Amino acid sequence: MTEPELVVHFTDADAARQLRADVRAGLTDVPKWLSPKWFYDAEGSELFERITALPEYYQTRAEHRILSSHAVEIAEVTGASTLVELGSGSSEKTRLLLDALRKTETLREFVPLDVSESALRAAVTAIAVDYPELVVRGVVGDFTTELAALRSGSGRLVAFLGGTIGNLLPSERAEFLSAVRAALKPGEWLLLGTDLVKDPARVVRAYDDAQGVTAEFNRNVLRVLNRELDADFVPEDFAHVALWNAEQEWIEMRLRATRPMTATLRSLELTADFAEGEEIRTEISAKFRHRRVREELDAAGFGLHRWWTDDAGDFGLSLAVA
Ligand code: AVJ
Repeated sequence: MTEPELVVHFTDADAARQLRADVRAGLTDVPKWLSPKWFYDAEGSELFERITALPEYYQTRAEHRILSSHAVEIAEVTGASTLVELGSGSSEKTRLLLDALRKTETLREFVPLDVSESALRAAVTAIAVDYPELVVRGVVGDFTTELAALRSGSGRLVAFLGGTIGNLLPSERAEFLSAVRAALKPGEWLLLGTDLVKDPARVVRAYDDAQGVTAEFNRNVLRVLNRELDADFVPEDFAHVALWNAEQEWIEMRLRATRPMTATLRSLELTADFAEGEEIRTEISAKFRHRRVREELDAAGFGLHRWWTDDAGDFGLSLAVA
């Protein structure tokens, strides 16, 4: 086994600087917002793992089923020598791809990119043990800004799974897809997971589960602010809100102040006043239609080569060529 390498493009100091700028921008804006990126400290990542197992949260299972059915085809079509995974987190789905690519004997290198150094360290170590023939090179970075770090290559397959692209606003999505395209050579591949438009009631339930795990995940961002920015939010005084935006076809998560309050963020020397009922938007998660995915890929310079959904039509997986 080759020792896994870890390149850090995004240090704790970078993260701290970004968090400060982001939170200041979001909490002084009208209406207030926070970036979903800050959900994922150790506690938040753990809560998200629990979400993926909830009966209401269909997408992780749906995407897993699609990948199980088509990983071999993906491996055969792409014949990739490098698998790059953006926002890799836990690498369960990755293994389906790695196993398939291993069978075609084309794969040499695995490059997972994630903002969380701890999650990435655990993932690269585990993968390096189980796939000793692979060169494993982890990149600690933000998938929206660190694509240049993908170091020039060839025969690459970039996987961006889980529907995380839905967290970006349409303009950010266009910019992101263009940046991925720019990092690739013609003939290289993108594998993109997108949650699909469906009965809004089901989407709302997936983001407002009966056990309240998603509510805790949502409130966790305030705990992150309390710890990292010496703030004094009382998370229990914010209600979890999941709302379907029919016009934009996205679900929004918000935190609603249940009483008038003032939060102090000492390390930003900032106070944030809340009227009773005032909300902070904490996430959008866009739901797609086949046509929209094709058009957005097209606009970024990709051609949609294959499109799969699970049997229920809940989730879409696109294989696109640069
Ligand atoms: C990890 C971004 C795909 O948008 O569904 C889960 C995060 N938010 N429940 C999503 C999330 C609320 C999730 N992604």
